[in-house]
Amino acid sequence: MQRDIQNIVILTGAGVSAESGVATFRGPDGLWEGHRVEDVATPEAFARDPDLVQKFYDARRAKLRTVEPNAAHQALAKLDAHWPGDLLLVTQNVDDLHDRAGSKRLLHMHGELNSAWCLACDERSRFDGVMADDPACPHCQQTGHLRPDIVWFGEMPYQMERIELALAQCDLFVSIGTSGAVYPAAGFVQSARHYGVQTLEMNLDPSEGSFHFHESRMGRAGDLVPDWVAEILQDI
Ligand code: BV8
Repeated sequence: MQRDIQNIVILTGAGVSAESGVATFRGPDGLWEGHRVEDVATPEAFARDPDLVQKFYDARRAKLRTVEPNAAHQALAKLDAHWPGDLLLVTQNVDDLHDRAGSKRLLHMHGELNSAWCLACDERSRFDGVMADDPACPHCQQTGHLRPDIVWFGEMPYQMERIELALAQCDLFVSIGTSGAVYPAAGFVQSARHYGVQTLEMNLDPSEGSFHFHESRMGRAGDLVPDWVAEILQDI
């Protein structure tokens, strides 16, 4: 099988960052860091209570300084560096752990904690501070118009055309550490199957889309992903 794999699309979710100490989404109480998703990750929530939403993202942004990429992030960065064919790593995660591990062919489809979006000048800028303090936009210097550069529920994810094109042109689709609960990401495996693509899942537990995959490997990303990367690189 490996010999005819040229182009790969990889989708990651919160599970790939779990071993780094970044909380996944649906805690045992169904809450997200103590909040209902609809109270902190929707445009309506931001309009209703911008301070709550800013503080929620400021806390997650500050947390990034206390965590490090794990073996799964590092293995995917190694694959990115050595894979001769096309490779696109699409992450649903807004943390910067894939970036810090060295992945380059990387796309944050749901945005990034370390990016600010100014609603006055529509510019985006790297940001690692406290947005609840109403800082000025680095581009237009206006205050009071920055929002987290995050795709909230009801908003269109980033670069969907590029993702769909990569799915249509790849030979292998790999899903790592995601529950398959949120669309359109949860629908990528069905698109891949539609294009006749080989599909592989690596996850701690069965996901809502497991039955769509040709192969599912259950376990921790920190164990499964380095083994899979070694396996696929040995054949090039
Ligand atoms: C849109 C940024 C429309 C925020 C996020 C079709 C059907 C039903 C509903 C919909 C549909 N289409 C659209 C919807 C609505 C909605 C949706 O899907 N709702 C769900 C809840 C039903 N989708 C949207 O609103 C999307 N936008 O549709 O726009 C549109 C169309 C045209 C024009 C304009 C608009 C936008 C969705 C994006 C929202 N933003 N994130 C932030 O981060 O603050 S989503 C967020 O939740 C994450 O990014 C991720 O996508 C999702 C969480 O899922 P996971 O990452 O998978 O995490 P989870 O905790 O659930 O699971 C972790 C998994 O890891 C588990 O399976 C576990 O077993 C595993 N695991 C744990 N530890 C490990 C591990 N695996 C391996 N190793 C380990 N150590």
